[in-house]
Amino acid sequence: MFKFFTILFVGLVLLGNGCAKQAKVSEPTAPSTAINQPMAPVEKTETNFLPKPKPVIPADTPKAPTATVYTVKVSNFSFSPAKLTINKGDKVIWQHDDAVAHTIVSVGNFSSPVLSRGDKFDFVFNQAGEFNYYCSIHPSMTGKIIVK
Ligand SMILES: [Cu+2]
Repeated sequence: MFKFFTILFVGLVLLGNGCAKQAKVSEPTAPSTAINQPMAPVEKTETNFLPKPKPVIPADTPKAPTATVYTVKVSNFSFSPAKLTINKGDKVIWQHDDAVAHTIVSVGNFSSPVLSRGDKFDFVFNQAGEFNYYCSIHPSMTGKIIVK
């Protein structure tokens, strides 16, 4: 009985090494010294049968469309650019840079407080359309935002 198990064990060891060699030969990147290595115990060669870990590729997660931020300069009694075309969801920041105070008013849509140099006012346009605005202190100052 003991003999039988011994033969079985030797057979398994030989089988294991045979497969291990095959696996190594099929690997073109394996160093040539690997083939010349002395017969390794079965426990060690078993790692050769493990599937190689696949590189983790991050799934393509759909990104929300990124909103663009536009800046309109308020200086020299004018808005620059006076006419701006943007997409729905974009944000416009009016950057006040003038010696005189101004406001940004679009009747029924938005209205800034009185701004002085260094102040900012922003509005996110979530509706398509044309938005005319002006300075309530100097009504000749006008601008337009076109939202597509
Ligand atoms: Cu003004």
